[in-house]
Amino acid sequence: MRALRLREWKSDPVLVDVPDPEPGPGQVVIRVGGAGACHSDLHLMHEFEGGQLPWGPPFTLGHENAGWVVALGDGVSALQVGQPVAVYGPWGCGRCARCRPGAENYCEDPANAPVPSGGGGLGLDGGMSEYMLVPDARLLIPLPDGLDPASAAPLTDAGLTPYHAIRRSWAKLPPGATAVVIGAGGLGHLAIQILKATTAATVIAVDTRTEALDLALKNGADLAIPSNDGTTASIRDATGEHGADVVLDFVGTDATLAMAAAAARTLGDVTIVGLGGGTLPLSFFSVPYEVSLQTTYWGTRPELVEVLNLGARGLLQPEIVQFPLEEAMEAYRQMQDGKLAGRAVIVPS
Ligand code: FEH
Ligand code: ZN
Ligand code: ZN
Repeated sequence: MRALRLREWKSDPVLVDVPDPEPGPGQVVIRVGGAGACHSDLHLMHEFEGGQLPWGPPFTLGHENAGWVVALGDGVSALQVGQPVAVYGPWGCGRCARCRPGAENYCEDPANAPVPSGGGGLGLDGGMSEYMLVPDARLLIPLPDGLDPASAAPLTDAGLTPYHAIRRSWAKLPPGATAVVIGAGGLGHLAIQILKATTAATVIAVDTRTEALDLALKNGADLAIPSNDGTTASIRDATGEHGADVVLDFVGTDATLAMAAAAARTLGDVTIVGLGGGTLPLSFFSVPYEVSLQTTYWGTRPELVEVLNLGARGLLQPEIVQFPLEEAMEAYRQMQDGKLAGRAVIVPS
């Protein structure tokens, strides 16, 4: 089969022929129906170098995947050949105190995971190929009726990551509250939909790009504000000078982190999701009183079930641009140039 493989750090991936995977005991092979192209893949291609992560190339890209079961390893009885499934992406050990309730994104025993801290498309072979080997049936969630694999794929990361970040802040988003989404791209446009579907908060989107602000309004944002020197003042203005109860930063640069802290309300949450590499000085007066500041990484398996439920009911609809496997690099180019409105999904077959 053909596979888009990252062969070494700081290189473009290449489309090559590799053997079809065979499932070992407890494993499952799926035919890939969709593999989302994530902004993190650009970091993998251009920024990381040996030793920075506990895993590395070569591996097939694609860490947000869905498809159909094609082969079951010995002992797998919970799935059937032909069944449509989504792949839960962060592959932990499956046995530690975090993994048992499904928070494999925060596995505490990564040495016993298939690969430390990674997953398919992150050190192990991912979904940018015709077939994908999933090392344990527990990592596959049957798709609910109404959801096809190409639409489900982005939900496993671009949907699950903001869902997790928003869900942990639900208590701070009662009616009357305000949530700010910084960066209305692949994750941000779904964050807006999730906020709208699961809270009664007013949603303000912030982005530098006019098209992203248009996308935000189309996806239900109440207000879309260009990112510039006046953004924080506009947010304060829109919130009766209080600031935002929850600020979700899907960019994570120095500039957006400073904006997030300045826009937050006392007792609010500032959550850093984007890998922009920025830093935020923290001191007694640098953020409003009792603002909680956190990073989040991906989401849990039970949360993925909830995200797929929202997707199947039409409450979460990723804006998708489909590309065949041969044009995957074009998808990444458009993403790099900021020309993609929504999420690129590679459909290999
Ligand atoms: C991938 C690799 C490293 C950090 C974060 C990510 C996310 O895209 C996973 O959702
Ligand atoms: Zn990702
Ligand atoms: Zn674990």
